[in-house]
Amino acid sequence: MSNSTNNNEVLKRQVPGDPNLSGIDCWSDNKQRKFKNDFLFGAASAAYQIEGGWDAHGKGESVWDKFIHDKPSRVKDGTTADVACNSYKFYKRDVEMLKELGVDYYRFSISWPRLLPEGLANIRNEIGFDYYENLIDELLKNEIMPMVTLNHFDLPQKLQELGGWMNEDIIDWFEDYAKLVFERFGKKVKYWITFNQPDTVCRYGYETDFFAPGVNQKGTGEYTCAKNILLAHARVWHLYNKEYKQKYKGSVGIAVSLNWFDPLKNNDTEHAEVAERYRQFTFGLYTNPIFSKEGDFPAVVKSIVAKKSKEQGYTKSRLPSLTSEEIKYLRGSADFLGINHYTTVLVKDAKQSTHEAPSCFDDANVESSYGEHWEKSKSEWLRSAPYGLYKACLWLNKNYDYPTIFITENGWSTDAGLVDDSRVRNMRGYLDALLLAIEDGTEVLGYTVWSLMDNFEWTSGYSERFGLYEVDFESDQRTRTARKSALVYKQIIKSRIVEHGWEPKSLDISGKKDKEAKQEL
Ligand code: GBH
Repeated sequence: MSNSTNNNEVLKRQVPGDPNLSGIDCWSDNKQRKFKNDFLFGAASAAYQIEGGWDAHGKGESVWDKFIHDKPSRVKDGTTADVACNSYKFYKRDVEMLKELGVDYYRFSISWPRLLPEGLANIRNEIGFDYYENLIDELLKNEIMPMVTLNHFDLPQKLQELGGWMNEDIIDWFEDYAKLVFERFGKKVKYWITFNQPDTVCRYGYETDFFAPGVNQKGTGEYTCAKNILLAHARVWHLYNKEYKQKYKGSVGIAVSLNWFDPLKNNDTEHAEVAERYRQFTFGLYTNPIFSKEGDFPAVVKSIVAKKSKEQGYTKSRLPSLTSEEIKYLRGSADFLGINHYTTVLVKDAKQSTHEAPSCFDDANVESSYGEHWEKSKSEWLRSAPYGLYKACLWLNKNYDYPTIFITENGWSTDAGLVDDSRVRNMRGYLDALLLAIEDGTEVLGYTVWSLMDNFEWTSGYSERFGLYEVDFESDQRTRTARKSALVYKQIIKSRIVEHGWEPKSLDISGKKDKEAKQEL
C-alpha cells in the first residue's frame, strides 16, 4: 500500500509500559525532531456536533436528533445540538479560524440527512448541497484542503426505521449517497473518509443504548452492524476507485477509534495475550478485514465468539461469517488508515466475567484501568499517555505491513477557559510520540486535532470542551475565541518542531490587535 515502506526491523525503543510513569517525557532522549515539510497538519469537526440548523431548509431528521429529542435526559447537561456552534450560519468564521491556525486541511463531515432528508437518493435537498459547496469553496479560497467524512454518526432517521446498519440493503443506500457526493464535490475534494468510528456506532449505538440509535441488541448488535458497515465502506472505496480515482486522483480511507491497550502487568505473558485479544475485539474487528494480509475478522474473535455462542445455545456464531468473495472485496479497500487516537487503557482478564452475557463485552472479557499517574481530562475515559500512540503505530506497522496512516483525531477535554495548559501538555506529548513513531518507520501523512472548537460532545452535551477555540454557547453569534493551545498549535505548524518551553506573547491569534497597536504608534 505504501511506496515508501521502511524495511528496517521495527526498532526496539525503550518505551514505558510502566503505568507508574506519567507517560509524557519520560522516554524522550531530548533530541530535537522536525516534521518534514510535506507532513500535513489539520483540525477536525463533525456535522452534528457543530452545524445546528437541525431542521433548517429541508434537512431531514438524523438518528441523533431523534435520540435526544425523544429523551432529553440522555444528555448529561440536558442540552441539544439543535443550534450547537451554528456553523450552518457561521461557517465562514470557522474557515477564518483555520486560516489563523495555518492548518493545511480541515476535516469535517457531511450530514447525510441534510442532503437526502429521507436517506434515499430520490429526494435531494439542493440547499444542503449548496451549503457544503459554499464551505468547500471558502476553504479552497483560503488554500485549506477539505478532508470530508461521509458519515460521522448521524444516519438519516428514515433509514433507521428500515433497520439502519442491521439491514444489508444499507450498503446500496450508502453507495447511492456517496455517488451523489462524489459527483458534486469529487473535483474539489481529494481526501475522503467513508466512516468515522464504525466501532463506536456499532458498539454504543447497536449493542447498547449509550449512543443513537440505541438499539441495545446485546450479543449480536455490534457484530451485525460491523459486517454491514464494513461492506458499505468497501463498496464506496471500490466505487471511487473504479469511477473517480483516475479523474480526480483523490484517496478514500476510513477512520477507526484506535486507542492503545496495554497489559496491566508488563512482562507477563498472560496479560500480554489478553491485551492483544482486546485489541482484536475493538479496532481489530474493523482493521483486520481491510488492512491485514489474510483479511477477514480476527481469528481470535472468530473462535471465542463461535465457542461462546455454542455454549449459549445458538445454532451458529453470533459473529456473522464473511464469504471468501467478501473477504477479498474488503481486503485492501482503503488508501489510508485514519486513526482516532486519544488514550491508553490497561487491561487484564476479567476471569469470572461481570459483564452481561451474551454481549460483545462478555466475549472480550477484560477489566480495564488507567495508569495511576496519567493526567486526567474532563472526560472520564480520557487520560494522557502519549507513549500509547507510539506503540499503536509500531503495532500497525508490524501487523499490517506499514500502512499509510493519517491521525484523523487526537485531542483533550477541559472545562471552559482560555488558558488550557493541560491541552498544551497533552498535544506536545502526543506530537513527540508521533515524531518518534515516524522516525521508527511509520508512514504518517498528517495529524488532526480534535477539535477546531468546542462543540456538542454527544451525550456529554457542552460539559466537555475539546476545542482549540472556545465557543460561547450563550451568545447568538456563538463567539469563538482562541485558546492558548491554538497559539501553541499555530507555532508548531509554523516551526514544525515541538518546543516545550514556548509561550505565546498574548492570546490574540488574529494579529489584529498587534496591527492596530502598531498603527497607533
Ligand atoms: C471521538 O470519539 C469522536 O469521533 C468525536 O465525535 C468525539 O467528539 C471525540 O472523539 C471526543 O469524544 O463508554 O466511556 O467509552 C471518541 C471515542 C467512544 C469516546 C465512545 C466516548 C463513549 C464513552 N468515544 N465513548 S465510554
